[in-house]
Amino acid sequence: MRKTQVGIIGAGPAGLMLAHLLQRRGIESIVLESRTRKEIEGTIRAGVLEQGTVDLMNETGVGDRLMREGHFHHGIELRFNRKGHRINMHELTGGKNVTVYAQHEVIKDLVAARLNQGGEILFNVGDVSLHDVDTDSPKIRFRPDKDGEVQEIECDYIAGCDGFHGPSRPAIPASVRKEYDTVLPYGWLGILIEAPPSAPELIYTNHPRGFALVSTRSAEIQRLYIQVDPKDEIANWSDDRIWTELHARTETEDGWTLIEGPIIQKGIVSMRSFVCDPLQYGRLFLAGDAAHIVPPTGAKGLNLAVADVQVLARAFSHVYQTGDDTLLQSYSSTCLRRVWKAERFSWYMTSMLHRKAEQSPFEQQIQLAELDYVTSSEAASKSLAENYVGLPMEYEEMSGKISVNI
Ligand code: RFL
Ligand code: PHB
Repeated sequence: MRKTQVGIIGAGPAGLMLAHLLQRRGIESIVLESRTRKEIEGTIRAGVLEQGTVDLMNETGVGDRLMREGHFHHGIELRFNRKGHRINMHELTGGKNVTVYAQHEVIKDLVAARLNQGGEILFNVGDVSLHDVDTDSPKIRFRPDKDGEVQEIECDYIAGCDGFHGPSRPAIPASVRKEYDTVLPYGWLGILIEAPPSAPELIYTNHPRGFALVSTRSAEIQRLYIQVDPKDEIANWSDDRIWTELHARTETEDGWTLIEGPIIQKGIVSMRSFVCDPLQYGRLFLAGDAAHIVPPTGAKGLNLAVADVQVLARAFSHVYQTGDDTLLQSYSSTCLRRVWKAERFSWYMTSMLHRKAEQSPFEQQIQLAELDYVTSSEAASKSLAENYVGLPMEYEEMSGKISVNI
């Protein structure tokens, strides 16, 4: 039977960043991933990195390409009543940026770093299951290449970084975990297009026909979203229909227009807010989407995943260096404070910007008043800005102010 210190299930941002941080601290891990390298490096998801995520990538030696190819914006635009209102994040937060760099590029950088350092990622594994997580020697069973003989890895600890549908969260007995779950009545239809950017910064639009978001990936590729019914099917959306909606929702009274281009990818995602409490059970620790989900309007999911594993890596490091597991025991409570604030912010941005199918005129006026307030009051803009660029990490909450370096 193979052994490792930390068995990591899932090679998303949470699992790969955790493996990277542990490797830097001399802690051995094995990452198990059910998809192929090509699949994980090609899946289009998040686009916005918080300042803390960018800083961590730079401080730990995986930020070179990000600094060369990322886009560093100083603000975002909130658009409503056919007018744009800029929130200057840089000024309001004392110099922090909104960084646009695609999630699959982060994945490529972390996979390359891991493999260059001789670390192990087992791609394309099947039938992953967790055993004895409440004992001192938890185990992961899996089939290499989906259908090989079942193998077992004995671990000191298991990190469940396998996203919302993975097997880790259900390995915490239902009687122990409380799940907070809200399915939102909104979907996002997202497209990638070949065109130059239509604007220098991201545009979040509240429109009577529904929310729209103008984002970017590079000088040649743009990312655009429109709010749709979450049960709608992509087959109902011809390219023409998508462009008609995008133009109608983003146009301004001063004649701003969206630049069109060939649509190279399209799809619909549904939205939920979800938190599992606690994030740990015995020697199993959940991180990222395995533990919590936010609607994408606040651009928080990937960043929360990275924040979780920063806390977890410090806690593992402390226990291996000193034998003291205080930080590990407070992992869940440390992370949940930040998680709930990100849930609150993502819910707030989503409610402010989306139109409900049955929205009353009163609710519409309240939404517009909120947008007017947040774009005209410095206190309100500052609150939005500090949440959007990312709240600080709260390591000091990890009991007794024990100091552990990155
Ligand atoms: P992931 O990325 O889902 O990775 C989990 C990995 O685990 C693997 N896995 C398994 N492996 C082995 N055995 C099993 N049985 C397994 N089951 C699953 C999966 O194949 C996968 O590789 O979770 P992680 O690491 O926690 O990362 C979370 C982020 O991916 C997610 O929160 C973000 O994409 C959310 N998100 C955004 N986050 C941001 O911070 N900024 C954004 O701008 C942003 N925009 C978005 C988003 C998510 C979106 N979608 C598609 C939901 C925009 C969209 C449209
Ligand atoms: C993206 O570019 O994919 C993106 C940007 C901002 C969000 C969500 C997604 O809030």
